[in-house]
Amino acid sequence: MTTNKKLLTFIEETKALCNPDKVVWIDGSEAQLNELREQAVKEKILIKLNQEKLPGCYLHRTTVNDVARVEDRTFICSKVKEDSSPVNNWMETGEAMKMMNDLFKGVMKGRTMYVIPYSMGAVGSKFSKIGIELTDSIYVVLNMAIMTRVGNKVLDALGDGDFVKGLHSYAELSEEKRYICHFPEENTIMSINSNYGGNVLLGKKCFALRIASYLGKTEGWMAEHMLILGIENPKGEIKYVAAAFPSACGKTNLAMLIPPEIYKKKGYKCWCVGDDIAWIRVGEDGRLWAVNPENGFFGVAPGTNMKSNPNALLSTRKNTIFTNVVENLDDETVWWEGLDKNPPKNALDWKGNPWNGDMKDENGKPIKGAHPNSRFTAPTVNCPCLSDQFEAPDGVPLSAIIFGGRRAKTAPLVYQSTDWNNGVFVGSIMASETTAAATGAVGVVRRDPMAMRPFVGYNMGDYFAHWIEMGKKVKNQPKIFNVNWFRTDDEGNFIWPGFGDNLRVLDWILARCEDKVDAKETPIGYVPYAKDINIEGLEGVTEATIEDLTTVDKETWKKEAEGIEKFYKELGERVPKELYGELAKLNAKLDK
Ligand code: TSX
Ligand code: MN
Repeated sequence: MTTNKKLLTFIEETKALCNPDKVVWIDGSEAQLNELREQAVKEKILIKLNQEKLPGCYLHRTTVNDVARVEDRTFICSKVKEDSSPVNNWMETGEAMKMMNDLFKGVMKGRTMYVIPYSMGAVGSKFSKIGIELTDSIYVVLNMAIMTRVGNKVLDALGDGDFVKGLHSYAELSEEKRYICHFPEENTIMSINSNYGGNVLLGKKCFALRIASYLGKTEGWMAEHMLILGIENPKGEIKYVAAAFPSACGKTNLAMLIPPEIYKKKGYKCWCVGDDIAWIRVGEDGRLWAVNPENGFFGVAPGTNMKSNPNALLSTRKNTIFTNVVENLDDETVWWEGLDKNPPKNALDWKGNPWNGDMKDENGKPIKGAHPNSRFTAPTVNCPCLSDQFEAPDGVPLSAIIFGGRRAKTAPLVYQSTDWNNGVFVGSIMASETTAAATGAVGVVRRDPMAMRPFVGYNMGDYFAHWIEMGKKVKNQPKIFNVNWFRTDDEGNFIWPGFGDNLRVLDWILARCEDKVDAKETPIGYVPYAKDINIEGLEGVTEATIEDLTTVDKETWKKEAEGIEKFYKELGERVPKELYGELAKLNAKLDK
């Protein structure tokens, strides 16, 4: 199989620690994966769905206490506390190792330990990185086989090289003993007592963001929480943008955007390279080049429909694993809130209880059938708008980097930073206001720099400094923008139509990148002249609407600047002086 000494030692040590009954190597063959699917169905881990309507599709229900990432039980471990971030949990490396080793003792007795060799990025590309996940969960194996490239081809590419060690056991699924520990300095991840995606598919958030961000800092590249989108103009030229948004801003929707009719008619097309993670490097041409290291979409199901995101929905019609959605017992298909207006009459909810669309709780509120964080795990190859550059070993060149958030009043529809460092500042002050669905507290601002708050593998101030350093290495810098699709009027209605019409904003962004359009200076950066946003074919949107959407209110921003300073202080000593400089410049412009 392999002669890689580090790998063989890792497996021997883990066998001795976890005491599995047997060890199975995942070779990546369809035959082996099929056997595992059959076994999972027999063991009631998976439910086989209607193979005519949804070929290769399965449903999984997690235990009810294990439905989301657990940020309060997720740790960045390092020798020195300051090398982690004040906004994340820290444990000392030795102490955490000891705790985890105690928890893993004998935990796989009576179970099989699967060895998953996986590649983040196309196998063999020099930008790709390899991980080995050892797990006792078939669900993890089958999800990893969608989300990453797995099997013997990865072992071949690994040779005697280095890899990220990952150890996972669902153990007893105990909430009290649930820990997701990262050891960036040891290239290691340990996860126990969960079987939910973000906690256990170690290639994704754990490796491709937390460990990789640390590797990027050390090796001079960047691991970012960004979608990558290609925009093709009528001449057939394709420009690429990468965009970071906090959760609940529709990142997957933007990644699979469908142009509005008038753009389609002119010949515009959009291509999805990635919906969640971008690994970004400086190319020989001095531009930034980005790859999506994943091989699948782990998307939120509720709200996904033929209007909001047809490409995502179509991606889930074959070879997909659904988690915690509604099971329609009449035809063995799946359903979730916001799929369509016809909930099944004879169904099981995400907990496996009898359910139909008409059920109400004691307060008269409809009882949800799917969990709000229910998911689909779908192969990228299923996506109708997947970019032909998806597997390109060098990635795609970035024209623009876009940050964004959900702000009712503060941020305009779009603005451009004045230069790279100002752009880093714009990313560092990213924030979203909570919606009613999330916590009950509406309109509370949560700072989420570069959408990386839960995902930086080291000190946030050092992470900002790394962004500034990268700027110096990039001769042909992408321009940096901020967007906000969520401004509301005085009645609380969204002003901007959003969704496909966001292409009208991306169009302006690309025009700015090519120096084809002027812009208006404001204290926070450049905003469009209203006439320069194409509103052709939009009902109810006029130049005055764009004018309104692009106003920058000084008083609102003065308060914002106070919040930013407070947040920087919270992040501690290592926030770079360049960013305090940008804050000072902003304050000066606001006072003028
Ligand atoms: O994903 C969204 N995007 C990006 C799309 C490419 N959503 C959904 C957010 C939750 C995941 C949006 N919601 C967007 C958006 O641009 N904008 C809005 C707000 C909005 C909601 C509904 C309407 C308009 C704006 N209009 C009607 O429902 C008719
Ligand atoms: Mn994400």
